[in-house]
Amino acid sequence: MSKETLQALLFDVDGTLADTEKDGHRVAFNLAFEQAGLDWHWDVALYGELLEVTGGKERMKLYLDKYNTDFEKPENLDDFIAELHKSKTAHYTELLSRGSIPLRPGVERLINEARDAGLRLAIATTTTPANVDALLRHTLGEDSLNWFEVIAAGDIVPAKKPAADIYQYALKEMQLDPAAGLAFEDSYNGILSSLGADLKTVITINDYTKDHDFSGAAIVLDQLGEPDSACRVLQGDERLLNGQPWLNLDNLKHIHQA
Ligand code: XBP
Ligand code: MG
Repeated sequence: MSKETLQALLFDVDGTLADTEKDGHRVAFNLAFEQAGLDWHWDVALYGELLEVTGGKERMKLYLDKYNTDFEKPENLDDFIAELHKSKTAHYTELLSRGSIPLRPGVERLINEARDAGLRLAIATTTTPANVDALLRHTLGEDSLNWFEVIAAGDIVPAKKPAADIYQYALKEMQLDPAAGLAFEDSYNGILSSLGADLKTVITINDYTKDHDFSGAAIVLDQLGEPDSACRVLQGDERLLNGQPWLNLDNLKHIHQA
């Protein structure tokens, strides 16, 4: 039994709160490329490969180093990439403002349960802060930005996931013992980061991450689930869900203590 009671939930954003990669970030990258007059195009499969690295700017560099080596890089590559990324962020937040990407099943319910129970909430993500703002605002409402004690995002730490820095930053800001927290992730790079910060981690997979290695996860689910949309346990002890086909706060406390 853990000595600490569960005090806080720390959420990843992309792939965890919402399925943002395929129909959000990928589309926004392509719009930015087109607007810049580049013939780059990231299809669904290529984008899956590029998710090997976190961070949009880092992803564009990986693309040039590994998949588009014929492209003649400008001398000021960092500035060039930063400009493209600024445009990509504008396209992405515009997509979100149209309500095109909903939260994943169970996310809003669980956040509400946690708030009602007085749990502390935080975000630890690699994406740009403006993207988190836009997603929260257009799904949970304007007020929701204040529900999270810390929104740790993007370049706030020098090393992105899989480094543990972003979770460690959030824990430090909250003055929270990792033993009193639980992280929610969807990817291999994500779980390396959360486990690296000593946080027990619940995984919900998505199409891009379903074959990732989630060794060390407290439980792996296909989704958080809702009373009318059952979740499946893919790794871990089914009994942790207490016979309920969705993850609620009581189950989370069991998972945290297990
Ligand atoms: C998210 C990322 C981000 C997004 C794109 O990873 O890697 O780079 O894909 O956002 P995680 P930016 O879910 O592990 O935080 O373009 O703003 O980087
Ligand atoms: Mg993620």
